[in-house]
Amino acid sequence: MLPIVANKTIFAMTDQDPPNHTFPQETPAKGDDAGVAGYASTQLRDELYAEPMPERGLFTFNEAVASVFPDMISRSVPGYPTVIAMTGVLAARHARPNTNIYDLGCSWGASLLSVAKEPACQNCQLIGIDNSEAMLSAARNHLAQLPEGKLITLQAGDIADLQLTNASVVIMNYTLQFVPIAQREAVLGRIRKALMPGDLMILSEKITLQDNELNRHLIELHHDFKRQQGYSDLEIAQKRDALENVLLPETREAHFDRLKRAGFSQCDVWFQCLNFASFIAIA
Ligand code: GEK
Repeated sequence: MLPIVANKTIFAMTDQDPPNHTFPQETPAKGDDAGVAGYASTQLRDELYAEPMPERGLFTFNEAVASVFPDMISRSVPGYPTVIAMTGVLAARHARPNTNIYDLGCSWGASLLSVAKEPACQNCQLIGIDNSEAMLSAARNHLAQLPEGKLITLQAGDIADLQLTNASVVIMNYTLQFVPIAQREAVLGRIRKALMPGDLMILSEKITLQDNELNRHLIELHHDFKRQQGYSDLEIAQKRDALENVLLPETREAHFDRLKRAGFSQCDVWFQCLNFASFIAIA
């Protein structure tokens, strides 16, 4: 017998039985009319991997991805709405007036919209940086429709060669994972140099676990999560192939060690849902 789930029609779209567990509804982000992470519920549905693909193509942040991005990330990253909503709360405790709050790999600007709602952050410059023109263009359209959008400045730039200055908070939600591993320490080192002691970095990443069996277990649970969000097995498999060697997850221990080497004095995980973790690091 099927379990009772909030939206039974979801399973009509998948090609295998639903998992025998039901993931909880994610908490909506702040704002009366906010849907998941503040995105309107009318966003385009991600069906980019729904049809069989003759050739395996590498995943890139092109126009097609940018156009469905809110739906894609909300249905792919367990805990995403909570991380986005809490990003503003965490930032507010560390924001210093007249400093910069950077969001590196800002996509549609969800993290900075969360920050912009916090009075403690409104005397700061909110700067979103991304290296995908398609993503920045989608972000500009999105932010133009929201009152907090005018508090946010968007810039084109590659995380690998950024000059950051006068920061009190740096956010990097689900983006370091796309930077080649050999470059990650230098990126974190530059972020640390832009911060003063006591300032904050929020780093969210897909992670792997040291224990192979547990790691496999969490990967399977993540796939169950995606099935429950309406992705078919074909979509899950084709997306996984496209992301291979593009999204490179590491263990939480690897992140801790690198954050320490980059000069952060303290770090820990403040949130984890399955194999997606969010770290705080104090400069
Ligand atoms: C969110 N933080 O909604 N330099 C700059 N941007 C980059 C680079 C780079 N080297 N590599 C990737 N990006 C967002 C979600 S998505 C995560 C972040 C995901 C950008 C890329 O263009 C994309 O917009 C973003 O980082 C990653 O919380 O799609 O899984």
